[in-house]
Amino acid sequence: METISKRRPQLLVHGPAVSSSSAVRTRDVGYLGRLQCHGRGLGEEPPMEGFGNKPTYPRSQSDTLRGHVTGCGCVHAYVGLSSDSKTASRRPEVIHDIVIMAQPKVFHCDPRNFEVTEEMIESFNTRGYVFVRGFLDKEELEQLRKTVEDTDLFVKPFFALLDDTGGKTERCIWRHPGNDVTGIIARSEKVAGTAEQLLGGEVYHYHSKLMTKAPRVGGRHLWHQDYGYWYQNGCLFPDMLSVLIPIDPCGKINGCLEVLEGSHLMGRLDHSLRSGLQGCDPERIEQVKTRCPHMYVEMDPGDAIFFHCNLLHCSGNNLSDTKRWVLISAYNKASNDPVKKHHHPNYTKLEKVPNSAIRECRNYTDLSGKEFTDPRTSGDTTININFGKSSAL
Ligand SMILES: O=C(O)CCC(=O)C(=O)O
Ligand SMILES: [Fe+2]
Repeated sequence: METISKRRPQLLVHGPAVSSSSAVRTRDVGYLGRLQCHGRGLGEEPPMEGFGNKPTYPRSQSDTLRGHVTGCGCVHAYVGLSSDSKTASRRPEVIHDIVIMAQPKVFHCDPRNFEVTEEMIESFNTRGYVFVRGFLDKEELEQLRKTVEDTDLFVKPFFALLDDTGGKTERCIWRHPGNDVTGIIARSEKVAGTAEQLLGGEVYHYHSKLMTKAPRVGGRHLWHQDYGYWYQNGCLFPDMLSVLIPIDPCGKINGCLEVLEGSHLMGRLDHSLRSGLQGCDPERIEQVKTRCPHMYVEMDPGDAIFFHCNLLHCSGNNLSDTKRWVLISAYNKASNDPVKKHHHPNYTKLEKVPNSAIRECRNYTDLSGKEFTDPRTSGDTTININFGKSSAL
């Protein structure tokens, strides 16, 4: 079966989550020669009705191909196009890849009474993530904004990293949660308690960070697994996860998180330093994409995604006129205390707090106990910083 070639133009079709139809309008691109499906959805086979593995030959320029995505998956197909309908099927002039993007599995919740369900645990185990809409309510989100946006206390410890496109991400990282709103969120039942239920045992706070991409200049993150870093820190088991909570809307245009669903089941892949950060071999990633659906996780402020440390993920440049800030907290299972000391903490008991503490917190400015880390002095060997000049320093 043919694999997707990076050189081919792609027709990106944003497909539905589960069981609804997608269409590719051939009139927009020329005569359709043949179409062959060579990917798979995560659902039943064939992933697309009428798009099966047998080539199809629609006849006219105005044909619309219709497919039916039966699973929550991403279907790849290729199509030969020609300006002459007679030769299109045999000698197409152009081959386009068609990538039907599936949407990530979404959970909705009552933010005041959040509970982890069996289905969420199943999503974490099989998909590698749990995506919860409306995880923080308006009041909780306001609390978070008040802490990170209304003072310059988080901006001061920012350091900037330049990516391979000249884009820049500015971030600050802290070791312990502390008692301000970000710390209370990280220690809350709905964040830390959920991490415990997903990992199946006591967890501790491994670190948190505020990741920012400024309008137009915000840089990208290459495909990686977080365990690609953390493995090097003496964490023997991949019993770790992150939770990402956007402060601003995150869409494709400003570099939302992208994941390869189910990729955590492959285990840890080789990583190497690529433009200063740990990244996977791009050729391997293309191969993984033929099996693990590529999802753009478009999120609203206050949504949350918990994701496994071996889930492949990346995010693009911020091409928009608005900033993209997200809060990420990472957890390690208590039983997985790293076998060596490094820049992130070893096991430190996490004092959990009830969810109501997020709303009740009045500490927006005392960041004592957090211990911000500076990669220039922290001894972090997993990155090779190509420091840009931070506007915040
Ligand atoms: O900010 C993002 O988009 C993702 C960042 C990330 O994956 C990381 O810092 O490990
Ligand atoms: Fe990451």
